[in-house]
Amino acid sequence: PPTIFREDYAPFAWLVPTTRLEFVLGLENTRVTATLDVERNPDADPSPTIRLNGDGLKLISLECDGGECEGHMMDGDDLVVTLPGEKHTLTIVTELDPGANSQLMGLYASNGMLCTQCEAEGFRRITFFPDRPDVLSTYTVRIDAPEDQFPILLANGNRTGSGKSEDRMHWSVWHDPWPKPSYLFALVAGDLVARKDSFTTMGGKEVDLAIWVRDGDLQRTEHAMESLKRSMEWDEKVFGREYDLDVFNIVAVSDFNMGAMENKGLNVFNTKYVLADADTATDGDFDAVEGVIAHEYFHNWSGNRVTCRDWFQLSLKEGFTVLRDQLFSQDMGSAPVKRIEDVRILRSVQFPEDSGPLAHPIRPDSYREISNFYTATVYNKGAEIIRMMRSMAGETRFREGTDLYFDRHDGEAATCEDFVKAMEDGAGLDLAQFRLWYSQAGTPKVSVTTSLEGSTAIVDLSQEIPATPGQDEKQPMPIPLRIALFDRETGTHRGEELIVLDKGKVRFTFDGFDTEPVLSINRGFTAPVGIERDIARADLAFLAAKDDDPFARYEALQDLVTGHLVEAVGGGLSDSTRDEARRAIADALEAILADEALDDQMRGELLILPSQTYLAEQMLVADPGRIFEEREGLKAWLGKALASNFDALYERAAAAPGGREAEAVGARKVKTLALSYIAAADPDRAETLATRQYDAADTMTDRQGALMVLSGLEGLARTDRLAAFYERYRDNPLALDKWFAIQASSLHPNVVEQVKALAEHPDFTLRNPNRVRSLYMAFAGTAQGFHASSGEGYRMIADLILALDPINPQTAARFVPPLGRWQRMEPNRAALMKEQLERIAAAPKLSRDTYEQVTRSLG
Ligand code: B3K
Ligand code: ZN
Repeated sequence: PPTIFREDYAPFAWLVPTTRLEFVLGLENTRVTATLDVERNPDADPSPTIRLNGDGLKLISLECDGGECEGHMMDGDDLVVTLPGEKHTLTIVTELDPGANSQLMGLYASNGMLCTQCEAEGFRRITFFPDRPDVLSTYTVRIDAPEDQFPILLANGNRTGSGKSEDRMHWSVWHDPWPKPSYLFALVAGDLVARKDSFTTMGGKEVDLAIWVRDGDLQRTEHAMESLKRSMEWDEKVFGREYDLDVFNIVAVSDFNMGAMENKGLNVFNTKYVLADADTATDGDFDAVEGVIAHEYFHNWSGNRVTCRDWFQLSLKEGFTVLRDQLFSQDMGSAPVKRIEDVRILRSVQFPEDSGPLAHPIRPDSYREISNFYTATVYNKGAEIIRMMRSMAGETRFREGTDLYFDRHDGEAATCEDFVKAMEDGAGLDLAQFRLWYSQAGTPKVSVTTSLEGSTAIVDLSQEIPATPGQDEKQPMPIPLRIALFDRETGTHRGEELIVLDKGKVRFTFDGFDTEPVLSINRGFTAPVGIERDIARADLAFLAAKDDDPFARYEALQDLVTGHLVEAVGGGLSDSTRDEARRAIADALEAILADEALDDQMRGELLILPSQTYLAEQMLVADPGRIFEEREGLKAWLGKALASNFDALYERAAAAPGGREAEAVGARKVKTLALSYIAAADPDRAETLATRQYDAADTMTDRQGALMVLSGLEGLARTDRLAAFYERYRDNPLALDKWFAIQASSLHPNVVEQVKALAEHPDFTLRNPNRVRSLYMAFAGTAQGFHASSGEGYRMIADLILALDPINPQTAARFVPPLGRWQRMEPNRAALMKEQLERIAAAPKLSRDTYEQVTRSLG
């Protein structure tokens, strides 16, 4: 498959001002008639032909201006039509079999309904069209369908007509007044019911809101609707963005490759991010629903009103929209806890990506399959980069920058450069050097040392950006770091400052210190970098106890634990040194358990040990088995050393009142965390507590927490409660996904065998991405399963990729990155992982998706 380069961008030779689509729907046979008004693009090089992209399409007929075309030919899957004049009308008829569409791109069937997914290049699976984001068109869509099978018919925009026709058919027509690229097209037909509500915008416009689900799920949509209304209000208040259609529809679909899709006026969602009630969704699920509803809604401006010129600009809409949803969630709940969660995701998913064979800048330079670039780098690092601009400009000027951006580019297909320019002009920043963040991959490493000369505190900073594929040499980037200098005696500082490290090495000096202060750096995680600080354990403990920036406090504790675990995994620690380090960690945790100024949600964050992947990331070559041993060993040791503290915490939390209030959520969080420490130290006691918790649970959070602990233990309670969970939820797919995931990610020593057995379970299927991910993504995160030293775990993931690739290449390719980490593993595992990648690469007919990921991973 060819490689596409960013540099090769050229505007399309034709404009398509209007598009009319007529669908006659059937599960096995759908007929699409597309009528395109096309005219020459005065801003592009002229062309005698128009290229209409297709992907596996069956062409039934083609007309130009109501008659035969002057000429046309197929070029691969594309249709190339000769057009002699300035303006033409093309009429194209295609026929589809949505029931056979297992890729879930284009028009497909899910649970008896029909729906579409077009981003990035799915529209070309529906009809021949210039399927690129810089071709904006005004769409009118007519849908005809059997009424009993598809009573509800939806498309983008406003409904302008509907009626009944012969043979129990009915129809409706939808018109979207906002010109859009084809990737934002959507259609849904099915037997659906809606939760309806309305929202009055700041301009006084009344918008009808509806969330469409299958009968029986309606009572689980309240949280999604409340989240939507809060999102609409927040975007008006914080970004000045008002909604622009009379209706906003959301549809929940159970077979979906991603989280959700921001189609104009008709968002299509994975059920996982719509449906939530206490019995089936955890507190984390509730937050995820709120965040994804907001994210897709915010795309209405950052993505739809201003879209992307080409797919290399993906971070323009995704990075910015992730930042917007993060800020929203920060405002809806605890800001510091949300910040910590976001950094945790960045570090455990994006940092490994940035240091591996798949590393790419947030604005990539080339791709073979764009679906492979919907990554944590484009999304989460992209958000961090815009967040840095916000930190440097301050909130008010940042808003002036975004206002200018929306104003300048409304109705356009823009570039990342356009965004940066608007920030420079609107927010008054000089971003000349900052643009490097868009073009250079790799996580910068910042080294810091501090000293005192006379009464001057000195902070020496240097940066290094590791080489990444295709980028050996890097230039220093501006790295904004919020810092504070603490007085050891008083435990206070004299104010924060934002310093910018913009060269390889910079020295910062601060006058007026009698004693050397303790440096708190990258407070709030202002920059997405790794910090290597030369700091005494006692100073980390000091910051863990005293820092008034919650993130920095968390960070100090993480550093304390990470420092010890990295050292311990390296080997050669004497028992006494190990004990000393563990003691220091236990003291810090004890203080956190006792600190009454902390709320439980924050306390919970502070109790979570750095993840296996984050720890592996700190080592040049990792031995997952050793990391697992040391990490679990520490957990068990802490569980013993602080047994009475964890008991007390557990009891207090278990007695807390229920509900969805922050306090209740916090109590549930620390309860399960306490239980996991108890389980590491005293499995029998944990079994008793977890069994009791499971039996008394009145929320999914408690039930899942208990079952997670039980599933890692041996014994009857485990088998019984797993069976009980299955019986309770056998008809609820999302809850059943949890049943698979809990077992696949368990600490049980036989997880490999268990996952093999679960793959044979009658409820397992490769056709549903949620189910596949619940079993195998969970498994791919386990040290004792995926990284089993036998190589069995690697083989299982490779088998999965090979089996799934012909069915759903997009989802199959997502399982390659875990294997792609081979170069950073100890030699035995590295060889086993590479062997599996080579086995996949040798398969005769790989999709473009999997082929690209595997070849890049082999390097
Ligand atoms: N824009 C969609 C992503 C669709 C990706 C399809 N391969 C969801 C989102 O980021 O909001
Ligand atoms: Zn998005």
